[in-house]
Amino acid sequence: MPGEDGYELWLRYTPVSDATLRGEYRAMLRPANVLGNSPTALVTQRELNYGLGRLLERSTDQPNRSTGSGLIVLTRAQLNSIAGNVDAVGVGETVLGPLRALVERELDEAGSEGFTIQRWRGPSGSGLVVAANSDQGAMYGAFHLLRLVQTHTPPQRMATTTAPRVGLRMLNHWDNLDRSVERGYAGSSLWDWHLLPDYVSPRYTDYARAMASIGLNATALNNVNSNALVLTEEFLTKVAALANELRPYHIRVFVSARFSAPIELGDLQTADPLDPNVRAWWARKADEIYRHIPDFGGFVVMAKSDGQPGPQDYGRSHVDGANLLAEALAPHDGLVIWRAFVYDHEVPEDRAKQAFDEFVPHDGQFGENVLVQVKNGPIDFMPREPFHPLFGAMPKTPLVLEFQLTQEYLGFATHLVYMAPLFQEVLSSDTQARGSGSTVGRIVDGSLEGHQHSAMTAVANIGTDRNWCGHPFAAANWYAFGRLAWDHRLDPARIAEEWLRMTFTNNVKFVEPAKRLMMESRETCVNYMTPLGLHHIMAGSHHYGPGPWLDQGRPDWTSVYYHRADQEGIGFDRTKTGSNAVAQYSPEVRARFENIGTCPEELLLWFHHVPWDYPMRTGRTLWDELCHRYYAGAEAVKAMQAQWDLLEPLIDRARFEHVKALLAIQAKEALWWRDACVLYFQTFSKRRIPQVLTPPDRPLMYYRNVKHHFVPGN
Ligand code: BDP
Repeated sequence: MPGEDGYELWLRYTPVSDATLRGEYRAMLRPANVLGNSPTALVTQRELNYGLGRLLERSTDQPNRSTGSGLIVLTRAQLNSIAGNVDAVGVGETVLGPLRALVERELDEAGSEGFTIQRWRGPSGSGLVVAANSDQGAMYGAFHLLRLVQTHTPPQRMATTTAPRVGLRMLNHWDNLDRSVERGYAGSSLWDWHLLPDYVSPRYTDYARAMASIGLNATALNNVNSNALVLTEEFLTKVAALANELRPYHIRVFVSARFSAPIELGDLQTADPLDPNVRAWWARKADEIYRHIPDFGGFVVMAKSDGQPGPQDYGRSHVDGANLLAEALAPHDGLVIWRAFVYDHEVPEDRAKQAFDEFVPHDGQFGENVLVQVKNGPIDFMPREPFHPLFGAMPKTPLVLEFQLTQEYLGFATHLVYMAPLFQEVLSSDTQARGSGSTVGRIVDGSLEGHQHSAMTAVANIGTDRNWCGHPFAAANWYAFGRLAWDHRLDPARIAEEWLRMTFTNNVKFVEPAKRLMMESRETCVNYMTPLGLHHIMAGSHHYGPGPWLDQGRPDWTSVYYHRADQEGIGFDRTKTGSNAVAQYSPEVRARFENIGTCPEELLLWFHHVPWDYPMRTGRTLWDELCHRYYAGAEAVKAMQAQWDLLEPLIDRARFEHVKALLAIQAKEALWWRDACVLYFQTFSKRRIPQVLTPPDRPLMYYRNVKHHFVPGN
């Protein structure tokens, strides 16, 4: 098989080889007729021509002669206005009447961005209709139809009606204006600021296609550790050029704004949010931005964290800061997305508590166009964390759920870790905020509290690498995030299957084992990095590889602050005998976590300092269990390698070899993690590694001396 470079992502549109199925699809879908000539209708028509052409046309196929059949893509308004204009869609009123009734009913469920796909039959032909309440919804429907064909869905199972549960489905690029990417492991930034606006790379269109195909509708272009320059006239023309490319695909552009911009751009002496000149400055800036980008989404702001300036510099609060910007954007319908990822230079007794303590008192005080963006867990994108206690604790404020696709703490773009099980674990966590069923998903989608705005976002893992995300499997995380932002109840295994079928092959001999491999990969990563609720024990600064011994520098950036291993045991006591962070959860959740007997073992060392001989559910002591988990993680990567090797004949050589090589690195590094951690924690436990496990062959000193130079993303 020829090599593939991964550029096409899940939009490869490989020909449907089964002639019968291809024939059925052709009869239903050719020709494809998208009504209207809005920019969105035009890109939809283009995608269908391209996609269906590649999927369904063989040089030996007969052209579809039956007139009055095929695919019709339209909006509700178009459906209603074509009465009497049979030529527009090639079907007569006998078809249109019943179709209209059916579609109307379905579209009541579809909202402004959803769609329905239905079968129609008439005297002279039959086909499918994709209908929506907007051209945006129709575009999503067309992409979904292409997904159904790409995954060889039987024609009788194609009818569906769906609407996104979350309003703003977004990526956050941590891209700097010099094209470096903070925590980026897939090359440089996609945005070629130097050549923009004069050169607009075709890659931006392919980015937009990929985004739209999974329903993503917003992007924040630059790093949250932001540079005020992005707000200058010079850069706004560049941002506008990108926005123009993304607009037909209904992707709204946001930028990360630096709170001190009024000073840094040389206009004022202060950025105090209550200063009238500062307010006037932001209002003028907003007007200027909207002159360039009329549908500009708004600002993402990280204030008072990682050394970023914020309202606290002037003795003001998060509310003062967020509302200042909200007031400037409100006349233009812009949004402020204020991040709750905060920590002070005053090191708190437990960093996990800080966001909650700072934000909960402000619930109900933020402007109507402010959303507060909260990471999935209270520390920082670890392989596993409990859900963030802010979910459920700020009922009057729309909360944005933030994930991180780049795998900063999950082996970068080097390790194969399918993150949808992590996303789903968070989304389905029950906060009990309003009794059982108050899941994070229902808080984020706004349905629990009836919020007008809702949003989900993820730190992008995209760069200039030819295959976009570095690891050939890393694009699955981008894909899965989009699908779950559309509907957080979707099953991660099904999403993996869709992605595999589109990205590699429909051959079940490949799809089934590859899907299992993906589904187990996250738990495997947890086991060889941070089992049983351990967290934040990676190397300092670049965060690659193990560093449980890290004890120098700011305490809450060290590892010993988090694992607290000593002669007695290991783990962070977050119950009332410790930091009492557990009290930030609702009473039911709190009760479960704070009782060592009911706390899930996956989170045991997150909430408890546990004696080395504590009896675990397996019957082993904690120490033995910890060793077993580390060893199981490393073994599981070897099993992934063996499994992958069996798949060699089923896919193209280039991607097979690429994954094989990366899995070999992952296997080596899983051993590195295992041995470094087991040996280090053994210096406290003073217990033997269980006899059934082969002890590490190198001493702890070796691991402590491992140095990595020029680690990307740092
Ligand atoms: C941490 C990253 C840091 C980011 C921070 C954030 O290490 O580079 O600035 O998250 O979310 O995980 O802003």
